[in-house]
Amino acid sequence: MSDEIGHDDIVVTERPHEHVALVRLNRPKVLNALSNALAAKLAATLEALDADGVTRAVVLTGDERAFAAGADIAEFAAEGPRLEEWDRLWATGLPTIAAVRGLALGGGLELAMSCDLMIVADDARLGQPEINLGVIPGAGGTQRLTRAVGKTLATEMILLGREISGREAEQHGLANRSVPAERVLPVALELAKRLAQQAPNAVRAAKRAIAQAFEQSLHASLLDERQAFYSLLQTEDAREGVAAFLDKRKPVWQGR
Ligand code: DAK
Repeated sequence: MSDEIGHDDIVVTERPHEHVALVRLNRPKVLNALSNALAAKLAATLEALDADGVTRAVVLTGDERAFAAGADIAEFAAEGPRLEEWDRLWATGLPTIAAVRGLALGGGLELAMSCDLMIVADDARLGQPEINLGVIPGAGGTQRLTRAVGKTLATEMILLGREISGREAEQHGLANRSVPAERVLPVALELAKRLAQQAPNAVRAAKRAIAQAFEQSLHASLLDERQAFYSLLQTEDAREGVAAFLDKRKPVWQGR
């Protein structure tokens, strides 16, 4: 279907469309458990795509059985999830879409929730089962899940380990769309293509601004939004966007 642009045992990167990268977690035997090596490789992959000047949107996925069943529990006794790798995962400036089939548990769900959009299979299984290990979510689950689905359901999922289906995830606002499993990748790639057609700097600025709604006060975020707006207005792409509107034609973005 597409050119493979990087193949490492545990992370496979393909380019299904000019400006879109498809990144696949690839530890199928352990349901894509996120070992520190996998987190590091994924972080490095996202950083490289972020800097390559070509990629404008990323689809992150696993396989039919699992997006990811969480951090690798086999590593917990020795050292546990390494903060420096996991922190790098949240830092990409590119818009990301999680394409979730099968299991998204613990750190797997946290990774999916850190993406900008989430497409899930109707029968996907999403949960934060850390309580069964005697711990709590440690990579954003208590915060991102609660903000997405509200306190009532989040409490049930985090304190009781209740799983929800993809369909429920859509109903509760956790996923953008729930579709039959075989449609997950096509739908995610189509959305990525549409993201890649927007003005790249505006998409990056919009992603940052939305994230700030959860990170700082409304007042500070409104000031940042205004500043981002005025600085985008100075870009070549904004001039092109305005000119194209007035000329009644489609804009051609340069990413400048
Ligand atoms: N880690 C390691 N191996 C795993 C795994 C995991 N999370 N999940 C599954 N596996 C392995 C199984 O051990 C099994 O290996 P073998 O026995 O074949 O060698 C293989 O994958 C297939 O799994 P099962 O045989 O168990 O398959 P089933 O279909 O019967 O069951 C299951 C699927 C998902 C219900 C079950 O495997 C399961 O309960 N897995 C554990 C799920 C879980 O508890 N996930 C949460 C982990 S805690 C942080 C960053 C991240 C985190 C925290 C902090 N910081 C940066 C601070 C994240 C924490 C977590 O995610």
